[in-house]
This record gives sequence, structure tokens and C-alpha cells, in this order.
Amino acid sequence: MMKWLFPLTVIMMLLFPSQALSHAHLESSSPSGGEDVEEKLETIELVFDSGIEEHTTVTVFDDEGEELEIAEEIVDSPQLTATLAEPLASGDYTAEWQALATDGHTTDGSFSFTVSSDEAASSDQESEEESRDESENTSTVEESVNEDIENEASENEVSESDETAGESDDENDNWLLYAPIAIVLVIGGYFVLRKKG
Ligand SMILES: [Cu+2]
Repeated sequence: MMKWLFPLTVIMMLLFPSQALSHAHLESSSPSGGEDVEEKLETIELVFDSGIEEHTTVTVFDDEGEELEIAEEIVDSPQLTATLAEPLASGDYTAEWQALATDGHTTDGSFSFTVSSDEAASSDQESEEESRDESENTSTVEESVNEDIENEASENEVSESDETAGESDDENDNWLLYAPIAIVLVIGGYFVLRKKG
């Protein structure tokens, strides 16, 4: 009996490679390990390299080891999506996952990421809005604030024109592709016309 076990295992592995190697390991995640997230973050997505069951779970800790409340975990094999009760504040976090693979084996692992968001950016926007409100009230501050706003506006214009420049670059690339064909057609047409003439 035992002497059949090894060849049988090899045959099974060749026939059903995914089943034979179906412990679930983390294939990718969002945020990924080491990622610095600069946007509002309240969902963590984990994609595993094999099918996972409902018991697959992820826990998020802040840099003081405090566990963050997760409002919802959805297993859509091979993906697990965890939605936090509140968006993460700026800081360092560790996500610890435990996966139950469809073959019944559990695996676990963790990855760390940083949030440097959002909180800072949004409070900047708020203070800008506040200073604009103030400028309506106090005339002495008004001019300098208006200058600031104009500067910001021109910066925005520059960045917008940069974007449009980037878009038109693509169009230029297309044009460059067609240019040799157009030149060949024009030169060819010239010679054809000259022969006829
Ligand atoms: Cu397994």
C-alpha cells in the first residue's frame, strides 16, 4: 500500500495541481506591504493564490498594537475585503490575516503599511476655506489672501495645462505614427502624377 502512496501523490499533483497546492497564501493586497497610502483608507483587500472559505479573516492593528474595529468582512473567494468602521488616521498599521483554504488548511501572515493622508490634506483645505471666509470680513487681509488665491489659481492652471500637454503628447505620438505613411503617400502620389504628366 505504502509503495503506491508516492506515485499516487505525484499523479494527483499532476492531475490536480491547484488542489494539491491549495494552501492559501497572500497573492496581493491593497494596500500592499510597505505601501504609503495618501488617500482616505477604509477598505483592505486581500487576494489569495487559492480558494478561501468564509472563516478567512484579517485584523488591523495600529503602531501601538491597538486593534481597529472592522465593520464588515466579505469573502468572495479568492478575495477578502474588510471594511473598517472608520477611515484610518495617519499612522503605521499592520494587517494580520488568517486564511482557511478550500482544502481545509489554515495559513497566516501579515503585512504593514502607512497612512499619511487625508487628515492633513483635508484640514489644509478647511483652513484655506476659513481664510477665504475671513477675507470677506477683514479688508486688510483681503488683498494678500486674494494674491494667495490667484497664485493658487495660476498654479492650478499650470498643472492643468501640464495635464493637457500630457494628453496632447499621446496625440502627437499617434500623429508621428501616421506621418511616415502620409509622407510615403504624398511622395508616391507625386511620382504617379509626374509619370502621367
Ligand atoms: Cu493545503
